[in-house]
Amino acid sequence: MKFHMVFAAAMMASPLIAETHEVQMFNRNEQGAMIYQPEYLQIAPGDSVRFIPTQPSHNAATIDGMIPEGATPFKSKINEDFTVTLTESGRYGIKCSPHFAMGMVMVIDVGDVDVAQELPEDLPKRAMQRFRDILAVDAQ
Ligand SMILES: [Cu+2]
Repeated sequence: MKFHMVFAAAMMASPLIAETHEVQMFNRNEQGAMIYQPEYLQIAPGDSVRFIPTQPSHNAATIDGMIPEGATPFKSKINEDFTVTLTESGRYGIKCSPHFAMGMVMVIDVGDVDVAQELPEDLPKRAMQRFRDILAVDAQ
């Protein structure tokens, strides 16, 4: 028992052990329609995110203007079980390409993030609303 507790503490304290965080993609679940679960992740630089097509016809792609400087944009194929490693700190806005206008988006914060940064003004209306709900930002 004691060993396990010490080991767990060492894992959390170590920046060298990268984690893989899982995100499921749904047409509908108890949270709503066209939705990532979870819709928000806070991860460490070097961690990976695995997008799982739990229900069909979704993907995961970075949104132009919503990735950190120096980060590489990515776009998975529809229905692809896709894992990406994020090394650049900052806020990533993720969209499902076919359902962006329906508000299928999520946020991944990597490392230290400027939480005051503004959302791009040209987002589809429902994507903007979903981001505001996820980030608990008041409508302007
Ligand atoms: Cu979708």
